[in-house]
Amino acid sequence: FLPNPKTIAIVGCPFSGGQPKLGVDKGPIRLVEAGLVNQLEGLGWKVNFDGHHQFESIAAENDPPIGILKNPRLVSRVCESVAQAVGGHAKNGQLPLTLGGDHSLAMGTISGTLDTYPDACVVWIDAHADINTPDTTDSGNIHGMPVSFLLGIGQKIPEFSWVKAALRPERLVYIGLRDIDAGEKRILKENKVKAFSMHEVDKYGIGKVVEMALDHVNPNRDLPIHLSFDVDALDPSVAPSTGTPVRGGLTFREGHYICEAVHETGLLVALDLMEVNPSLADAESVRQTVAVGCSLVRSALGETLL
Ligand code: EXY
Ligand code: MN
Ligand code: MN
Ligand code: MN
Repeated sequence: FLPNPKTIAIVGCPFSGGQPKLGVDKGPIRLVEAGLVNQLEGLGWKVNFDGHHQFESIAAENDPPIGILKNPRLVSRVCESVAQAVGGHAKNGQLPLTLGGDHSLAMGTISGTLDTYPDACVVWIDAHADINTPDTTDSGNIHGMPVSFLLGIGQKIPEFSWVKAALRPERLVYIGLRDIDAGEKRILKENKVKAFSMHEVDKYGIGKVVEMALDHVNPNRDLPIHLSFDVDALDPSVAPSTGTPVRGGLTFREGHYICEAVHETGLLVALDLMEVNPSLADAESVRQTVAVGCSLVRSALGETLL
C-alpha cells in the first residue's frame, strides 16, 4: 500500500487526558529522545518528524464530566486533530507512527486510518480491551473506551459526533488481554469480537495465536493493517513504566514476535505505541520501558534478528 521511498510520519502525541496519571504525556518525548528517528532511518525508512503535536491550544476552557466521562471535550478535540493528522499522512502515502500518550488517542489514529483505508483491520495489543461504553465504564477514563466509539456501540455523545462508526467488529482482533471488566466481556461476546487473552497465548503459543488472529481479520492477507500496541500488554517486568500494569503479560519476545509477524505481512499501514509513562517507576525502569518501546516499533517496521 505504501509507495517508495517508504516514508514514516511520526505523530508525537504528548497527551494524558484520557486517564488520571500525569507523565504519560512525556512518553513520546522520551521515545524520540532515545533515538527512535535514527533507528528507523537505519532500517531504510525516510522519517518525517516535525516536532510533537501541541495540544495546549485545544485545552477546553470548561470541560465538566459528561455522565462520569472525564475531560470529554478535551479528549474529543485532541482525537479529532490526531485523526486529521494521521489521515493526512496516510493519504500522502506515508506510514503514520503515533507515539502516545494515553490510549484514548487511538480513537483518533484509527479514525484517520479508516478514513484513508476503509477496509483496514485493527490488531489491538493490550492487557485491556478499552471497549467500555459511556454506560459501562466504572472509571470514566476515556482510555478505557476508544474501541466502543470506533465500533459505534453504546450511548451516543454529541461531543463525539465526529467519530464515525467505521470499524466493523469482524475487522478487530485483540491479543494479550487479561484485565477485562464485566461489561466489556458482555460487549465482546455480543459483538462477536475475536480476542486472544493470555490464556490462549499460554495454550497455543504466540506463533499460532498471531496466525489465528490474522486469519480472522485478514483471511486472504490482502487488507491494510493498523497495529495499536499498548505497552501494558507486556508483562510489568518487561515494561514497568505504564499507568495500568497487570501481571501475567507478554514476554519481551512475545511482544516482539507480534510486531515482526505483522511486518512480515507487508500490510502494515499505521502503528501506535501507547501508554509509556516515564514518570512512573525508577529511572532504570523508565529507561527499560522506553527502550522496549523503541524496540517494538523497530520490529514492526522491519528490524529482523538475522
Ligand atoms: N477497564 C478499565 C477502565 O475502563 O477504566 C481500565 C482501562 C485501562 C486502559 C488502559 C489503556 O489500556
Ligand atoms: Mn490500551
Ligand atoms: Mn492497557
Ligand atoms: Mn478493565
